[in-house]
Amino acid sequence: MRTKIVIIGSGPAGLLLGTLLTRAGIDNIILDRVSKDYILHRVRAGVLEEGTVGLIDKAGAGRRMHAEGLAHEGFSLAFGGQNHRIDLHALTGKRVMIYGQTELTSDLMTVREAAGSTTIYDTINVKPHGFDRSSPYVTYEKDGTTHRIDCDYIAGCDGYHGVSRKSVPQDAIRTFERVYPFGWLGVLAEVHPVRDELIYASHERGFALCSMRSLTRSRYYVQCPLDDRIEDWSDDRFWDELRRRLPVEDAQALITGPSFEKSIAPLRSFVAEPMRFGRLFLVGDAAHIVPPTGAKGLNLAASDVHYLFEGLREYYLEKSPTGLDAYSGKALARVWKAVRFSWWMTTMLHRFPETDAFSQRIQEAELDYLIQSSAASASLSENYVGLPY
Ligand code: FAS
Ligand code: PHB
Repeated sequence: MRTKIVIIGSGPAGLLLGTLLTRAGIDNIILDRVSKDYILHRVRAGVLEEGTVGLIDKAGAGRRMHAEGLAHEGFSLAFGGQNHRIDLHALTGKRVMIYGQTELTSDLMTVREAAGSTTIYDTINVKPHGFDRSSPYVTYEKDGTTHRIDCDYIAGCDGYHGVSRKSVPQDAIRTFERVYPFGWLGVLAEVHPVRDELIYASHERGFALCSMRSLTRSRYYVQCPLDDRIEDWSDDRFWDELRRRLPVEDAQALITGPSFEKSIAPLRSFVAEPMRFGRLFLVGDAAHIVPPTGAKGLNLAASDVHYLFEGLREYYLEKSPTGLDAYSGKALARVWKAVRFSWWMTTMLHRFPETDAFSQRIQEAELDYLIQSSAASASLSENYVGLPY
């Protein structure tokens, strides 16, 4: 087989890139090691920046997002028993879209299938080859046969645990990492959200987040110790703990019900530099991971896709390599600002096991300054809605 671009990974990064390439008439094949159904049941992100919404529209996959997504103009910071609203729209003129990653993934898959593009699921032992030369190719096994796809470029959209980054010679890549000493326990329940906007709560018992997927489906998180297991958390225990971390008015208003999804995610900050190795590009979680506190993970995958797609479009349609040569530098400049913001939000809102009295006072001063200073809340807001591409 031969195509222009082989995309490893059918998550948001791979699907968004593949769909944009197909619409630009640039042939591509997506490979994924799991099934389509498995991907559609992975509950993850929920907040989309306007840049991400624009890319989804450009990919022709925005109809349901605009029909069912919720446009939010602000969120609340809860601490000291009070809610403090951050008015994103007043401070930036922008909004964020609440629309689940699984819905977005499904919409992109639908558009891709309608265009007749090739996505091969349940592949085994996918391997990128020859990306340091001018004739790269990818091999994979399926149904007991080894296949080879020759291509011009490979896009490693295969997430943190993928094969792409691991295929790069160790002396050609540098990584940066911060692992946080806690995780997030998340639940999904078919109950009305406690408020019509998100609540980020900082409490002596730990962080909590009240989010949603629709007006009838809520997504809640509580910070938990890294060694906690799902079995340690009954629904009753979860709801009780969430109530304890919210202001009284929200704790009393909280509508609870049986959870139909429960998972614990570890938190880390991770960046790999550079994001290009000859004819292999790293995209999205394959290149970087952020703690979900700033709602940046999925949105960073989207901005990487924007830079890479524009570079590939320029290469094939305008015969210019300029965009591809600039990809890694441009993407990393935006990645590091989002990594900083996500680290800052996480440090400000969570309880660290070794927090001393001084650190506690600094956290309180940070939060107090945020709601007292329009400059401080404007800075938070412009990062939360997404810095320009
Ligand atoms: P993904 O990891 O989504 O997709 C990678 C794809 O590559 C997968 O389908 C995988 O099967 C495939 N793959 C991996 N190895 C392969 C191989 N060797 N061969 C073939 N295919 C391979 N972000 C937020 O903004 N907010 C959140 O609340 C949030 N919560 C999260 C919770 C969890 C548990 C996790 C893990 C992430 C969360 N994220 C969140 C971040 C998440 O949304 C990612 O940023 C987003 O999925 C990135 O998309 P991709 O880069 O496409 O990577
Ligand atoms: C979510 O709805 O899953 C969500 C929202 C905001 C975040 C993280 C996760 O910062």
